[in-house]
Amino acid sequence: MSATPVYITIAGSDCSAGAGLQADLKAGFALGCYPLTAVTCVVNEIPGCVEGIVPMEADFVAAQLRLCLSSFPVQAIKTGMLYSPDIVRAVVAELRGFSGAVVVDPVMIATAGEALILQEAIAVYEQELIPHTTLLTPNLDELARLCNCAPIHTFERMQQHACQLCEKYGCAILAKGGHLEGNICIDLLVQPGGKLQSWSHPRTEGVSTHGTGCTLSSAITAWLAHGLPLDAAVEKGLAYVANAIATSHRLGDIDALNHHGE
Ligand code: PXL
Repeated sequence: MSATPVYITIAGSDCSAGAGLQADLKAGFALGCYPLTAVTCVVNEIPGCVEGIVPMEADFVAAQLRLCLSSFPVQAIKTGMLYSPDIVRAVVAELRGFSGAVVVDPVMIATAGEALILQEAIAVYEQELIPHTTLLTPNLDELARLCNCAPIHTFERMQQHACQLCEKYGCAILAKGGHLEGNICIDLLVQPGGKLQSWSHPRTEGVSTHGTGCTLSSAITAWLAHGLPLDAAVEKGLAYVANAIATSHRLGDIDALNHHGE
């Protein structure tokens, strides 16, 4: 029997377990990998309501990463919520010398609009982390922020800006068009050299999709850890998330939970 692929997720903890490292663990185990974790912060939240964020010391994030990298045969690494400039820098320092795939989900804003990153960390992503990245997975807000442009609502502008980022950083971009105009969601993969591929599906209404970004980047990382080429890993990652949404279950009335205490 071949060995179980190992990857590391560098991410925050979501106590409601829909996003963050809890989502990463679920996707990683479901797809036959062993996901290790380097915890960056603990987020006290439920879908739609972030009550508090406690970051780890950057040196301790680096220490977790160093110990995992020196103790296990790590095939791939995924980053999620990194939060502060110091944590981004500490991660970059530990990534030097790692030769596997690095998937960066540039987590910036929670679904309800709360910041999951300190603004000063964005420049460190741009200058230090993205140049080490194999695949960057921005949603439309993150793509607009990284391109310093107006909000993006159309497929044409999403493609234009994804191509621009791919050229600027020399890494593949998976632009997630879950919130484009109309009822169709289109995800676009742009690879260095100019190869473009897209996948589309109708928008699913009425489902709490908290954590889909984390789940997708983790599922793609899992398939890369299995040894699949990038486009196949993206395609299978998207299929995994589509199935997770189609078979999702409600745990309670989140809208009511969001108004607790009012
Ligand atoms: O979905 C983005 C995200 C990533 N990481 C953590 C989160 C969230 C969203 O709330 O809590 C830890």
